[in-house]
Amino acid sequence: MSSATAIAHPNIALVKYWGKRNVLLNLPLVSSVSLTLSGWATTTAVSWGTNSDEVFLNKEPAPAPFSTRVLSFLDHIAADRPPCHIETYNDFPTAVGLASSASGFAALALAATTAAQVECDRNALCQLARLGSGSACRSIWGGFVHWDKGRANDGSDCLARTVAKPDAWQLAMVVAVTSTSAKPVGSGEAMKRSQDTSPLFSTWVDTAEEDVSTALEAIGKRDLEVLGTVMEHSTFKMHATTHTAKPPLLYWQPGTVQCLHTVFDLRQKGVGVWATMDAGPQVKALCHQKDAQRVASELEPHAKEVHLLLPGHGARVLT
Ligand code: 2P0
Repeated sequence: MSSATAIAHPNIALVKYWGKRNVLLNLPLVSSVSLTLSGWATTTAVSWGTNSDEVFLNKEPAPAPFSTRVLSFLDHIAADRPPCHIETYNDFPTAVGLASSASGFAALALAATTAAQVECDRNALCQLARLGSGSACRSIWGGFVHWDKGRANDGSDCLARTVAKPDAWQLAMVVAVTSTSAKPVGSGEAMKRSQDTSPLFSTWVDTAEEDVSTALEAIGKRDLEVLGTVMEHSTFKMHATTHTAKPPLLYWQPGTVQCLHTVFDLRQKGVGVWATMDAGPQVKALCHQKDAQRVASELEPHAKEVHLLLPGHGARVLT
């Protein structure tokens, strides 16, 4: 038996991944840009070659859908793999739109390949993590990350990479948690429904690459206004495809809308802050670190919890 433990942080998309060109390989229809966050983490320990397959999530035996997903992911590393013992722990809420699957599959990919003693460079790790959850390929990398959709049918050119390191720009992400209930519809299903039924979906795809270019240029120039503006535009376009799906999907709760108005009001008062949301009711506000405390205080009355997170590093082996 051989064991390894790895840690990875969640990432929040600034320009969203939404829609797949290949469901089995999690190949996206659009490129995306994200920020990996320190402060929250998934830590995953894998023992390769035990007596039977076992999966623990947050110190409890994992429910079947989760353990099945984790164990079939390991089959990508070796189809004839031995039984494995996996313990994965999130120090932040799981499956509520806070990117636990991104940090989860990034940590699992690194811990499992290390335990299995499989040679894997960062690009191979990125490709592997993506098979578990599309956005996990971005959590392999730290700081500001560009995930290129690629063109190849086998996904060989569908890679992510860091475009600015975590300490390159003193930005913060203030996360307002408005609900910790598990999301009613998972992001994979929501993406599919939007792609299959929303009349806005083709516009979403047609305009995504320009948003990515705008965001990458803004990161290069450290221009928060341009980055924040395109980030908000991307999130509202993505959510518009869920609102116009059949049947519609509305992830927002009353607290979500209150937090959005708080961000808009702060901006009216001259604070450089912009909002984004994922497949859940939480609002994430992007601002300079110097403004983060004020943004957090203003969001607090409308949220159950507010967390102030900073740019973080990519996935790494602990032991
Ligand atoms: C993103 N999301 O770019 C987008 C925006 C949610 C909203 O990536 O089906 O868990 O496993 O590839 O990566 C969440 O979707 O989906 C996600 P799968 P994933 O962050």
